Amino acid sequence: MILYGLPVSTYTAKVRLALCWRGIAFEEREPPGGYRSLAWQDVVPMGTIPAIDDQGFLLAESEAILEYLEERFSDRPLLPQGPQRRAQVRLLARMHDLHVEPKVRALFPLLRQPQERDQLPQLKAALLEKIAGLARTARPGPYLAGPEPTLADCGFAVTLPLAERVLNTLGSPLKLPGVFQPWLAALAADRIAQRALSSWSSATDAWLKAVQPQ
Ligand SMILES: N[C@@H](CCC(=O)N[C@@H](CS)C(=O)NCC(=O)O)C(=O)O
Repeated sequence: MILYGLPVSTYTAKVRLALCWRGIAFEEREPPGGYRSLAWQDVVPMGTIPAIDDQGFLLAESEAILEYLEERFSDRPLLPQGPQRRAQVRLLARMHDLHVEPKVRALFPLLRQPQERDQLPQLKAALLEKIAGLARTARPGPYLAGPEPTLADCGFAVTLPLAERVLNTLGSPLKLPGVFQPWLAALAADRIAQRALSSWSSATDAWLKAVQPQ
């Protein structure tokens, strides 16, 4: 199994975490030519990372990858049993991709362009609204959908710490709702998660340092 991605990429970290939680051996490579290159678009038409190569089968889009891994390695599930519990996990995973992560990404331009920082209160409020929606939907126990990690945790384990770091850098710290505290503690104590996210964590710190205007 090859994982194509970059250390600083949120969605690469999401898939890396799923691979590590499942105990799947993989090799990590940067996309040939860079992820915005024409060479990479020949491989992944949308030009995004991550993608995986499983013995010649190439697949992009993190959620499609996670669902593929679920079927391919069915002995190590990250979806619970029962249609309703599985649907709840998928709902949370889509809340990550469609609602919460885009509001974190919307903060990125403010890092580089101080003149845009008057938009911070509005952008932060929009993010907080989505996080409040997540808090009302998730049932941390301590993972977002119960006692074990699921597909729902893979994106949020990257994006919520990223939101905290970005807002810290912007001088407006994020206070996550209390319902997430047991989840954050479980992740901090989860050695697989910590190992899986360590390259993302240091690349993100370096990126946040580098994008600060001089
Ligand atoms: N929906 C995609 C999103 C992936 C994504 O946005 N990846 C970023 C890096 S974290 C990227 O490739 N951005 C470049 C672009 O969109 O052109 C997925 O889940 O894989």
